[in-house]
Amino acid sequence: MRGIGCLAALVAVLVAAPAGAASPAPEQPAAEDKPKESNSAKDDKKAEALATLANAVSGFLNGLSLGAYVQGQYEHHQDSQDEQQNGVLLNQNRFVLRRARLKLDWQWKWASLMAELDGNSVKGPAFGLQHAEASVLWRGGHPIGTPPVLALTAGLFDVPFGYELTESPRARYFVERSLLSRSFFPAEPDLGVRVAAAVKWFRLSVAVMNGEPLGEKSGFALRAPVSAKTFVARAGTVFAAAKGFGITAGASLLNGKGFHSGTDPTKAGVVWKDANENGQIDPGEIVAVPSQAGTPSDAFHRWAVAGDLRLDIDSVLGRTTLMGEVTVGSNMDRGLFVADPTLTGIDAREMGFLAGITQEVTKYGVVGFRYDQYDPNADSQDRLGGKLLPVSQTVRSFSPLVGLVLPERARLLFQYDFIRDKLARDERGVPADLKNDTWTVRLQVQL
Ligand SMILES: [Ca+2]
Ligand SMILES: [Ca+2]
Repeated sequence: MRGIGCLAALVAVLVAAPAGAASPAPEQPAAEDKPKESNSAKDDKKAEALATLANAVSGFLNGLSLGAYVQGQYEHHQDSQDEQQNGVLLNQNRFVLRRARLKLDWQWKWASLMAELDGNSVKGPAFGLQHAEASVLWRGGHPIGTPPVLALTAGLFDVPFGYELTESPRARYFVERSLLSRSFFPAEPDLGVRVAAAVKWFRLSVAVMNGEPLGEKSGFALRAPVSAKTFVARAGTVFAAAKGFGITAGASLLNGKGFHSGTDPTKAGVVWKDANENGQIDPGEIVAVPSQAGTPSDAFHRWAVAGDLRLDIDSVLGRTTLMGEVTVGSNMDRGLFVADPTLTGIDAREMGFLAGITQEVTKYGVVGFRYDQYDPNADSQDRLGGKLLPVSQTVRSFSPLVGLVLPERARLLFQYDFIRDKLARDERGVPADLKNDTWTVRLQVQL
């Protein structure tokens, strides 16, 4: 939302301009000419009316800001194939409209309204609400445009967990969040109610949410399969230690319930198995399939804790940003290695962290590097040589980044992701690295 001029000021200027132009014009011939004087009085009234209108319009539009950005990109994936499986295209070497967003933010003294629309082509053409926040506020002397002392928000908002999740994709240089974050939260927003406090350097967000964020693979995104709600909180600091040196740190907690879908009962039937492959029904090829009772749905416990730290240092070269985040969770994966303890019988223990740096090189360039690792199941085992052995499923990503920047307006970014994992098998059957590196070229232009 940065860099968006106040619409109100613009409208005020536009509406006031003819009023200003109208008033001096009749003053020239004025003098003692009576009818002309009444004309000028009329013009004055007109000017006054226009000024009142301008004030009313600018008052009405005051606090409104509009934001928009578009991210168009080309992606290359080493594991791409010109195939389709169950209707899913496996080719990932393509041009993608990653995000086209339009945001409206209206701030008043006691309330605010924010709505953001998103269009993208990630899984085919899609258009929908990304954020919709209705807030009542107590500003406590904080000016409009800064975080209020206390805010109560209802609607669709980013889950307040960690730093990465709530960071705007418009401001972030790295093209996507780290793998752990994307696995825990396939998309950022969920439905709920939130209380946020900002007192000096202290920040607190406490939310109660449905617990099924947008982009969920379970098919229940933005719905609520269980009545129990998910509790999320982040307590943190935003601290300017010295001029040009800022610290942001926080600790987060999530506690909630996940949902395991039951199955419907099935009727008894028969199945023909053409055992001798002659295309005809022969004795013994028709098998009875007994009816099956339905299985009940089940809710399971999930939790996560995270710590995040971020340092911003301004120098003659530009801003240096150092970031780190550590997350530990249980049954949290909803995107990649989807956790379902009802199915597996044990709770999945997940952990990971990221460490990154971005360095702005003058106003017109940026370089960066991020390392992140994610272990989706600390208890995973594999059968090797007839023995069940513990194996690591950890995925490590090394992501260098370079970019050109047109200040406040545009960015051209190139990011390569070296992904080291154990998702393939070598000729001996031992887990080996899958060739699945990716690179992305993105152009972002913003209002
Ligand atoms: Ca047959
Ligand atoms: Ca790999």
